[in-house]
Amino acid sequence: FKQKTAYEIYQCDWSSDVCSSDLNGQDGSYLAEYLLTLGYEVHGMVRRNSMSENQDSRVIHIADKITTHYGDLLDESSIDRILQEVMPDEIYNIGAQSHVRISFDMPQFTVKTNALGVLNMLESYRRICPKANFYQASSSEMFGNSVDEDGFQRETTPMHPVSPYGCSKMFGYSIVKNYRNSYKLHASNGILFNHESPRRGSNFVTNKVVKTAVQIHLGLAEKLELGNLDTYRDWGHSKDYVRAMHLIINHPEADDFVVSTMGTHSVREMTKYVFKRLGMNYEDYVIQNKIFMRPEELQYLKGDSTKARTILGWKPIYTFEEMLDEMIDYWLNVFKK
Ligand code: G4F
Repeated sequence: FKQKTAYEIYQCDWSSDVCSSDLNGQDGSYLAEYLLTLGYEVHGMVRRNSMSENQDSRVIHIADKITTHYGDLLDESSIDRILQEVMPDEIYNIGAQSHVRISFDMPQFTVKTNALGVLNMLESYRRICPKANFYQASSSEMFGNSVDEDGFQRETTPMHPVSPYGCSKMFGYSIVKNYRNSYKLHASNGILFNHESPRRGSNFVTNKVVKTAVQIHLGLAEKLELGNLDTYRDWGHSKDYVRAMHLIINHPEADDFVVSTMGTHSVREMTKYVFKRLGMNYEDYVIQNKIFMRPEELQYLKGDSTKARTILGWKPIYTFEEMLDEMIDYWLNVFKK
């Protein structure tokens, strides 16, 4: 019996309050937990950070059950070394500079990490352990403002990204397909729509709204500054989406799958719900600040995940409201302590 070995890439996701703190992202931590429950031996790559506490803050509770390795998507020698040492059965590349607005401030870093980083991974994988299965975290941001006539985005919807982040992810997505076809690798893309949880960095809009609304409710803050309130997102729960990653990588045929709830809500609706749950009217507290606007904005996302539901048997468990309620309860607990 050979225990399956999964190798995850945790790249600094630049998504926490302090840039470059959490090397182990929201999805990485939930995926590691999930794979452990399935009996996997889990290895993860972490980037060196001047604050060692922040390198494994989201996986600290399972630190004794996983193995972390220092490395970087832009340092091919580190990827080679780790793959040679681990010889994994499954490789999940979920490392990225994942913040869309920040990708306008750091376009070159974003493209190097999210595009060249994928190529570096694929090259090491192809040379060292081509029998492994590979998962690439692709994104609904690749669609840009392209929507099918029925109001959904799906695997066949044309992609017209509107941010350096979206452009970089489109390269990653394309090069995975190219390597799959050229070298007969089992390399798949999950095209994941927005997914959130209490572990989401609090400079993404859901956790920013929930955290600040709870602070206002407890008298710890007065106002919430937001950018565009009238964009729409298809928001699911990260825990549901890491299950999809595992199903995608284990499907007999390497392929590409949209992962989404098939519903959509505006930032305004989400904000209204959170404030109402806390007994407040959002209009009394929310102000717009243009520093949170993007030079070009993706207006509307609603994913059609019929393919993943039919072929993989995947479906989300959390509703939009249950996900937000869990986040509200989390921050109430944090601030009431
Ligand atoms: O929460 P967001 O920053 O997520 P965004 O840009 O949709 O990207 C997320 O989802 C992608 C999948 O489609 C991932 F690939 C990506 O890595 C990331 O996880 O912003 C959501 C919406 C945007 O329209 C934004 O303009 O909220 C709007 N918004 C309004 N005020 C704000 C704010 N976003 C942020 N981050 N902060 C605000 O103050």
